[in-house]
Amino acid sequence: MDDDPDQTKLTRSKRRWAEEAKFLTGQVSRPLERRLPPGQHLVNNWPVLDLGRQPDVSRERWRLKIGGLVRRPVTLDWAAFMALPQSTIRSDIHCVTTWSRYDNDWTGVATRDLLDLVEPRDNGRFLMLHGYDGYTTNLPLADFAAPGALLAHSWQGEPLTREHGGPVRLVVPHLYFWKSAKWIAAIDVLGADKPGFWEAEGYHMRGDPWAEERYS
Ligand SMILES: Nc1nc2c(c(=O)[nH]1)N[C@H]1C(S)=C(S)[C@@H](COP(=O)(O)O)O[C@H]1N2
Ligand SMILES: [Mo]
Repeated sequence: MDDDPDQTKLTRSKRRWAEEAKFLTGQVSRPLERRLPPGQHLVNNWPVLDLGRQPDVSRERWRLKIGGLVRRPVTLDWAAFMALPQSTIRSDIHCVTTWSRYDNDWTGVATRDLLDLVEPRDNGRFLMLHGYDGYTTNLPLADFAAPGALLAHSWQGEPLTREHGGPVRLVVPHLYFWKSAKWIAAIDVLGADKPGFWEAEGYHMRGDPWAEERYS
């Protein structure tokens, strides 16, 4: 059969077809399967970004106040926060300054579980997040509630360090990392969107890394 000229021709054309297909799928499917958003590069370290101060908030002193357009406003202390259902979620970080970091294992309270507790009103559509350092950032309630978003107290199984926002920070992995408020102190549910700290300086109101929503 190996000597059959038709068979050899068939094998050769099959191989060429396979190579063309590989080339084609490479071209066509890469954007769909792509893990690194456009304009980003991968890092293995974990850069620290802040406003020049890293508040020293102990677990004993830490409180999270959730209010605004909710049926049940709450102030959680550490014990109340840890009594909520705990989730561990792996996700990638994408910072607007162009670095991305893969495979971060966050442990904490899923934002959906937190929203079940406070019950946002129908007119509550946006959030303003407040950090102990005075930082603020805004995002739609729908993005905060997305699967994968959580208020994290641990990273790779260890307590979140002070420089990275411990005792508790937000993680919203499908938006640029500036939306993930460190040293989180308060969450306000609002009826209308308004800019937080960086958004008032020209950063995008939403910040989707796949759409490169870096600046408005
Ligand atoms: N409270 C607070 N949260 C913050 C910031 C900040 O300055 N203060 N910086 C934001 C920005 S711009 C980024 S990129 C990430 C950085 O988080 P990291 O230092 O853990 O990498 O935190 C975000 N959350
Ligand atoms: Mo950032």
